[in-house]
Amino acid sequence: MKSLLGGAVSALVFGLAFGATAAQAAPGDTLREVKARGELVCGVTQGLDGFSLQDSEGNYGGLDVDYCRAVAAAVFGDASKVRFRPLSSKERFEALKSGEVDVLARVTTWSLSRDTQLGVIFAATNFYDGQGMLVPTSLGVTSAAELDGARLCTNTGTTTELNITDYFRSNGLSFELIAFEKSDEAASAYEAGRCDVYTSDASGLAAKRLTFANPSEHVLLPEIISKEPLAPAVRQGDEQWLNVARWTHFAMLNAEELGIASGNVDQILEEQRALAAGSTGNQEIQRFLGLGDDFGAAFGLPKDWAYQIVKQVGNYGEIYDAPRGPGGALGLERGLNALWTNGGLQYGIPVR
Ligand SMILES: N[C@@H](CCC(=O)N[C@@H](CS)C(=O)NCC(=O)O)C(=O)O
Repeated sequence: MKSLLGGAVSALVFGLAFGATAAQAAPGDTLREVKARGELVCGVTQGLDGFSLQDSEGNYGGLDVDYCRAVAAAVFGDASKVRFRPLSSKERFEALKSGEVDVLARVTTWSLSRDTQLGVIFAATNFYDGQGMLVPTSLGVTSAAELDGARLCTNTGTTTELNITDYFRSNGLSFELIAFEKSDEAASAYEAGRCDVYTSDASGLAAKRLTFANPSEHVLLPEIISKEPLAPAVRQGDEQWLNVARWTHFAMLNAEELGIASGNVDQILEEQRALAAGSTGNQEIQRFLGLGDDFGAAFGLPKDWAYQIVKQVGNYGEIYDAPRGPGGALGLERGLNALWTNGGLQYGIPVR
């Protein structure tokens, strides 16, 4: 009895001292593996304009894609060292958990159950969204209150199906839910008239609507029924990698706040380098660009990690408004995704 207890105590002490069980990745494992492999593997959608879409030549574009490139720029100093792995909503978390992808950047909503029950953890919200409902104009409906008995097309394994169920139940409306694994199938079924409503993140509806034969024959209802903070996620148990994922987003926000963009970063760097030699100049910008203390080494990155992100990929505003970003491809206003200084929610945590 005594020795059994002793064993338990020493196991507890061992566990506390090393801070992890055998099943968890040791801090630093992911970054080491990514560096050894020579490329980042990023889980993205199977095709959603504004976020992750391949053109006819196979080149990827979109907000999530550019975020992945920014992580590669921070790690390798080379934004091209990333491979994209298309994933359905249903398979995405298992792909991250099993190590098939290093980061999941796939219009994925950050929620309590996902943060605590799946072995994954969210890094930062790269797009604040909400769930909407698209209906054919021919239905003559102007509000969700008129949707009693509606057939609803959506995707399996999403917050979308949970929210729409909540919404119809809360409002005492009956409904029939028709869920598909692929969002293309859900959108096509809706377009073919199998459903009265297509529901998803409002940004996703804007993207899908553009693929319809007659986009003007479909209208977004005024009700936004949920909060969908879309966020990149990593595996639990590797805080170093979590920081790489998190600070990549914050670096792009800080760059925009500081007026640093891909087109002017070299000029600003040279100006500040000259000023730094005389112990003057903008201290915040100098820290950000790696002209002062080294802020990269403590989480395994080169000193110029933030410079590389901005130089090779851009600041947050640039990737938002890029030709395949939510602003460029879908014409979405910044709205909640404006910087906090412009009344939005995007706020760069200080580099210091
Ligand atoms: N944000 C929601 C929904 C994400 C989602 O799966 N959206 C669909 C519909 S817009 C999508 O990604 N479509 C592209 C694809 O399936 O590849 C979630 O995390 O559950």
